[in-house]
Amino acid sequence: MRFDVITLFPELFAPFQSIGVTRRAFESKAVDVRLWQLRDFADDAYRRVDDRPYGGGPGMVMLVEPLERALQAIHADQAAQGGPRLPVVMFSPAGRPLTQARVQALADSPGAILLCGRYEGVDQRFVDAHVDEEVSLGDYVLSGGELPALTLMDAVARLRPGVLHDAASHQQDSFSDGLLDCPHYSRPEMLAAEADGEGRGVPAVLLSGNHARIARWRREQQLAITARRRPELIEAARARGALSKEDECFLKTLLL
Ligand code: 4FV
Repeated sequence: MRFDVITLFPELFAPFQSIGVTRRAFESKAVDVRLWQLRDFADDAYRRVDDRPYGGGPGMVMLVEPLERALQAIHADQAAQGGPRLPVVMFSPAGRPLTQARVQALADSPGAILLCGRYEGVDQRFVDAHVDEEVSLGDYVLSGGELPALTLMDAVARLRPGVLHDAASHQQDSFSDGLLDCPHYSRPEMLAAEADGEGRGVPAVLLSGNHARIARWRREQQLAITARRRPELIEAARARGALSKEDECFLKTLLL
């Protein structure tokens, strides 16, 4: 799959492609990233990509023409590579909240063109004519779309085949089944006692070697944490039939 990123700060992406889990995705081209410097598509001596808003008001607005020239160049490059024309995704607080389901759908797709806005935003005529989807990371205002683009690419890259050492690890992720994740423990089995004298151990079931009991305990932990912190996710799981009779019996035992 391929991401074409339109940005004024391509340097923000380099470190991301050289560290951690996602590094493997980029080096193996499981995710092929092309960075496009928007200023290269300005046509004046000042390489202007923004200007004052009509109607007055603070800040600047990104201009249509440099963006359209960038999009034409990207479409031409995609066609030259024999690839499909990819949808344009723009990041803004007005977008649809990003979810794991949307990330999974993108990971199973040929890719997207990621438009990283800056300033007050993008001229609406470009959005109306060329943006296929607006995505929001959350109800707050960032200084640019680069961090949302990095976030999306990270979430997608780790779902690509061969990127995570153990594919099972993302199947057990939060939201992979629409529930929050269970707690995790590792060495030492018993932590030194704190001031109040209690040593901090590990839930015995996890040391039992009984994989069925361990799986059940983890599922119940997921249900309990999700019911306490994100009850709407329980409703959503129930609505799509993802809760077993056992799950429902356990949920009834929770004094919420
Ligand atoms: C944002 C968000 C966000 C708004 C104007 C960039 C900024 C500037 N994007 N989720 N929240 N974008 O605040 O996605 O262009």
